[in-house]
Amino acid sequence: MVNICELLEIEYPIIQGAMAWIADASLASAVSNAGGLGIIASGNAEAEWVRSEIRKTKEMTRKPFGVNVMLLNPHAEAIMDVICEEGVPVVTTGAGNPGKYIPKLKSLGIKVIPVVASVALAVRVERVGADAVIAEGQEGGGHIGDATTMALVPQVVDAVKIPVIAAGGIADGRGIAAAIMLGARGVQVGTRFLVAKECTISQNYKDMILKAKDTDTVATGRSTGHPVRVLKNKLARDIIAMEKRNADLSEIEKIGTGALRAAVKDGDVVNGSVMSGQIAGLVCKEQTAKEMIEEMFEEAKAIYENRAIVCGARGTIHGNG
Ligand code: TUI
Repeated sequence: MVNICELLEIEYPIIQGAMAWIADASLASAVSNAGGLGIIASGNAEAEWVRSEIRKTKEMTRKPFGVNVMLLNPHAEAIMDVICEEGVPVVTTGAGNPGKYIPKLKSLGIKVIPVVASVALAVRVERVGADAVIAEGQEGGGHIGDATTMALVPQVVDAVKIPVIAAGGIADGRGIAAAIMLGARGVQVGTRFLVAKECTISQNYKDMILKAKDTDTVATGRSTGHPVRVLKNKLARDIIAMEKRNADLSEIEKIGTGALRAAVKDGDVVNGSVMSGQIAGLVCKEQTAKEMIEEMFEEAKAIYENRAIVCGARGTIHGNG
């Protein structure tokens, strides 16, 4: 079985989630410099913006990093061309099937790691040459599928031979340890990095994550076929009300347009889209990306070393630490 750290030439088996409008050269290079895999999120951006972030990242780190291509982006093909021209070592994809791009990326030695929300897509991308898959449960922020991380990860692990990276609902060492127990070889973490010191989003967005409770997110847009998990605010409530009265899809999409940018860049956390995973309630302190990664893996290591085994009909717990 391929080891994620060897495959990606990183020190910790952690990939930073690709958060559109958020994950730029600053965050990606900080995560890579800390020994994880930093990711530039291309979201709905144009190809030349992506090229410029790739070049900035190369100036800010000598470590490997990746670019995420959101496949609903009309510029996805041009972004793939930029990735090939710039020799980016790793590509992750989201919100679709990247099958048609895989042969060219692979021929250039670029590692391809699609985000999948189902076993079916994991099997398909393995067949066409994906190096690993990120199995993302609906606890995650932004665009999501239906299955939960707990149910999805072991089913994907059983269905493919390539390594599986767990995503959705992971923000500390307990989440990492649990993912490994489910058969994952690594994790992708998004929400916690929103409050990294190197994350350049508005302070209002960060404050909302820091104050969030367990029940503060909601998935909007289930009726449009593109569910998106966000923190509850006026925008989320308006969208849900429109969905309840079966409003026109175009009407719903119109109020969502530009909303993520408004929250990220302008700090409008009332009418903006504050994308976040369900684990936001656990994210309570601003740290550097390096502090976050080191703390998470110290916690995970302590769990392995002092693991408790639940056994017997009465569920007796035997610690062996
Ligand atoms: O892609 C994400 N998360 C995202 S993308 C994004 S940008 C955006 N902004 C506004 C509206 C919509 C998107 C924000 N968050 N995560 C990876 C992910 N991929 N989650 C779920 C999927 C997925 C879903 C269906 C992947 C494939 C799929 O079906 C493809 C197929 O053909 O079976």
